[in-house]
Amino acid sequence: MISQWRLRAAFAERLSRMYGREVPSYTTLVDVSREVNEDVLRARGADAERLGSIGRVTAERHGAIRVGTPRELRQVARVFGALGMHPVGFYDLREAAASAVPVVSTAFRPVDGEELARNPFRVFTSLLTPAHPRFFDADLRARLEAFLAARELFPPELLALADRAAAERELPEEQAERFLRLAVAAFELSAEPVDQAWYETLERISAVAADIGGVRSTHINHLTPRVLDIDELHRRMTERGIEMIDTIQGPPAWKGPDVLLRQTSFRALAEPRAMRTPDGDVVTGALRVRFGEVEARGIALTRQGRALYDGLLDRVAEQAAQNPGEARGDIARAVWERHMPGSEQELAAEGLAYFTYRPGPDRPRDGSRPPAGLGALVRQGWVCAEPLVHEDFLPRSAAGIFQSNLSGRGSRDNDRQGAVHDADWLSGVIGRDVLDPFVLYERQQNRSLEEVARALGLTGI
Ligand code: OOG
Ligand code: NI
Repeated sequence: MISQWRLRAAFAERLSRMYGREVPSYTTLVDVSREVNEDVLRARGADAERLGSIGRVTAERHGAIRVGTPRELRQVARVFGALGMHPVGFYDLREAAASAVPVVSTAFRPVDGEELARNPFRVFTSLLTPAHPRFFDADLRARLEAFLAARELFPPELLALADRAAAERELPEEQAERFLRLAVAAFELSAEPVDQAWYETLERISAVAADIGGVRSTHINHLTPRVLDIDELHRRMTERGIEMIDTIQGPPAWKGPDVLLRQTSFRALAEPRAMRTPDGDVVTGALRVRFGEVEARGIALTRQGRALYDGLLDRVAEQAAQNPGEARGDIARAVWERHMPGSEQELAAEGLAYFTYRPGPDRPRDGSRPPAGLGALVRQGWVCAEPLVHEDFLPRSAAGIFQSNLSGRGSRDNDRQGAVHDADWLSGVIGRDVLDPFVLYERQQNRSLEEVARALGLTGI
């Protein structure tokens, strides 16, 4: 029998091999990430593994896919459900920053600590929202919906195997092999010719809409390795002649603890694709849809920590607008040094980040009583705090990633109006609860506190 987490690890690995064949610069990105990680491990020792073992980090990937209809999204949920991945978080990219796109998204990922430690594979999944009249007029919307209704992204055999794996949390070896083959194939770039006129009709309105609804299959549009020093990675990729976007999204490089998520990418490459012209001829065209991205993960922030983070981003944007000559990275670093706590202890004490706690290995054993309050327990060595890694995404970075990789031809990708969609709405669409990441982190933190209290003989912490 192949257990669910082994299926997930095998799927991530095979997807990575497939994507490496399809997008060679991805392989370079993975190689350079591995080199950087090895160097960081050598230089920092055990400290390098504070936010995940090197085994986890080396295998760690996130992918991204985009689908067209609620029905397709429900099928995606079944495929990922087989791998122990559940929808977490709601991202409304129609509203994020200045670069809105007509999708709403969630991420499928494992939710409990042990599963994440085994293999944290996650997939950022976006659903096209064609209901907005200013994106699509009634006629085009009807054509788009008919096109989407007629395609099949996932063969019935794959879905049946997925349901079995989800129910039994494992699959017999032969079925596991079949499931993995079909699942990887479902996310490969299809060789079927693209209907050029249809693709271009959608592309005039939105490059994302064309990528989703202009073809008869879905595809993984990037696969992202995790790196322990993203600034170094950016330098080394640039040295190798791969043109990265010039920014690293998210928090700045600074001397304090890494929080949340820092990401950077290289632009989508023009890939040859078979196109069917209006005359019925098949020609070789090119589409720019798939790109490379890399990320560094930091400590998960609480709601309060996140509010501080968002406030600092606004402050950086304001100061950058006032001082156009100054490098944004320098402005950001200065803002952070003033306002962001510079140590894990302070983040914990101010309730800004999530930790799990365990009894301190060197706690007093002379019969003395532990002090009251978490702060004192940590300071006096009764309890140790281990940071929880941010397992999710960031809406502004996600919107930036989308935008930096659009061809720029869509005229309506900046339209911000639309119907109200939220996590409840998306839960209804998927038919399963879209989980709140803050609740998941908090639950993990609270569970560890209960265990510590029990171990130290306290009634509560
Ligand atoms: C997804 C963009 C979001 C991230 O890392 O923030 C994302 C997409 O381009 O479909 O993957
Ligand atoms: Ni990504």
